[in-house]
Amino acid sequence: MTTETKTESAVESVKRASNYLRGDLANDLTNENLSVTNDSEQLLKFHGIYAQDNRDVRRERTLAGQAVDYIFMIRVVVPGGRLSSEQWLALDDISSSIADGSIRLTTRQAVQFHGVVKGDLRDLARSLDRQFLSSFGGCGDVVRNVVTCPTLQLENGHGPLEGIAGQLRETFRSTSEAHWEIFVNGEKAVSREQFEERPFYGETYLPRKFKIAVAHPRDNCVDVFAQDVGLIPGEHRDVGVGFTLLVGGGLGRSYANADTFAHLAQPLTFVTYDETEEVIAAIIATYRDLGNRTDRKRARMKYLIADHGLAAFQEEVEQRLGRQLRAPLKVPRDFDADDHLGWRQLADGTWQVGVRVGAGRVKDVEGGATLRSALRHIATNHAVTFFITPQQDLIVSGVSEVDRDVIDALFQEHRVRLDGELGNVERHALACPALPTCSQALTEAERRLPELVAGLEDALQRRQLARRPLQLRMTGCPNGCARPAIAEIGVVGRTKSTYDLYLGGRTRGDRLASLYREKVTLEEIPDILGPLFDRWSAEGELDESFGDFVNRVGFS
Ligand code: SRM
Ligand code: SF4
Repeated sequence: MTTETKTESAVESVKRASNYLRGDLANDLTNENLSVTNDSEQLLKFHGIYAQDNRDVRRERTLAGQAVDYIFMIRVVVPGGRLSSEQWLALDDISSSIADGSIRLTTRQAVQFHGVVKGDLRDLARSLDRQFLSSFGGCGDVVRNVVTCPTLQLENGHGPLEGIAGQLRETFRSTSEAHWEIFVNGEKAVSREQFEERPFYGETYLPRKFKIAVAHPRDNCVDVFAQDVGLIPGEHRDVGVGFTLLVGGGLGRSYANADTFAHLAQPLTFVTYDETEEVIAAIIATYRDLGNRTDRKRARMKYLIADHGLAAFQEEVEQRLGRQLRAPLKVPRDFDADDHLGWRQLADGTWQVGVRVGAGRVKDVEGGATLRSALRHIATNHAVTFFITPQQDLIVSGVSEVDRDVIDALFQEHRVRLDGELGNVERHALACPALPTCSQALTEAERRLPELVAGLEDALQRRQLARRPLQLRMTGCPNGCARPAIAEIGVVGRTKSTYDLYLGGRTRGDRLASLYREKVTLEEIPDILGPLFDRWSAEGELDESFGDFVNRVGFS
């Protein structure tokens, strides 16, 4: 496999010159400016921080000759989405004292804070550090938050898989003293280990972000086919338990570059538990060495594999590994996605309850549900563990039998609706943050999700289809942060007020949706889908999902 030599992208030069992610950050964070330089913006991403501005007031401020309203987003790494009560309380404190009053759960089981001002970034980092948490590596060209099905961690009998997200995070964490020097004041931080710069990443790190997820053997809630590396637990006749390892998934596209596309990960090999890290290391090294460092729009590993073929990629991995890879197993048949909502009893007799959060935004709504307060109360008074799900929801686990009623009553008091009270579109709907914080957003997503959900639920109700689950995912641009490219209905921002409509994915997550209509308004969508809902009702097979139905009959 050869790569063309072209001029490296500007971000590569910034990384190389940064002395392992230091650059001029120390000065830039303490000067009087409300913003940071362009180079610092790039480096901050590796520290889990995005420079943003409040786009709701951008225009009026610009017209008034004022600077934009600079704010920062901080993404906290939470391997497998697991948090203790103490950690939850610390995040809750940060949300009210430093951020915009909300805790945003992400589609990769992490936590984001929005609306933070520059002068508070260090306080925030120190507060996280006191709880053994960090934003370091939340963004940037490194291995991102490792996603794991909560059930692997909650259900007894998964042995080493219960802690696999944390273990992979440790192994593939980029280790730079810079984060602690700059953000935690160089003091010996409680969560800090003794480490040196990890030669593995080198001074230019990876060409782009790198995503890993571990599915449950029967539950693909993590969307394992959307990952750079996906792991599906299984048992091999000859070598015993391990994973079918998939490579080359990724869902982002760009309207400006027709040569970008969403792609599903493909099976590469089967690895035993013991082999997993060294094989992933060889895959990452292949990507590090051969990935595109000239054009960031085509720098994800999926393009390396698509351009050169899986066989050539495999050869490169084998060369770095020093041995051949064994063939993968087939993807399991009884593989679907659980939303983890509602009450369930665990093997130790305690209970878990999965709560729908709504686009991941944990907050108190004036005159409405006060979810943040309810969760704060639970974290203060009950010894529970929290799990963020890859569907932006939250599981409270370890609830004793006697506390079940107490927690049910608490949710009722705070107007938090549990699974039985949710509509069937609402229950499965995801949306990215989009406006007003995301710099890439072309349209609204999270803020207008409730309106679209209501429109679709109404359309289903009118056809006596309200009991049928329907998976909706909405994003403000084709980067695809809520994974619309594999949804039954994907609504993707196209222009300021229009969306492209994709149909035909499924909850199993192993099929790309196809473009159905371009440039439609949100208001039009329920009516556009009406005739397809009619056909689904009349011609759909028993329990055939909408995604499977439209995929079978086509879009006529
Ligand atoms: Fe994402 C960029 C939010 C999951 C593909 N994503 C962004 C940024 C940072 C915008 C930016 O670059 O300035 C968004 C921050 C908005 C804000 O105001 O908070 C953002 N992405 C999110 C989150 C918060 C969406 C959510 O609703 O939860 C998710 C955070 C995940 C995490 O905890 O690490 C999030 N992003 C995803 C996913 C889904 C996944 O990983 O399972 C994808 C599609 C899968 C993939 O990577 O292919 C995704 N985000 C992107 C891309 C397109 C990358 C590409 O290959 O082209 C971008 C743009 C970029 O990287 O330049 C992006
Ligand atoms: Fe922003 Fe686009 Fe991701 Fe939505 S999909 S958060 S608009 S980058």
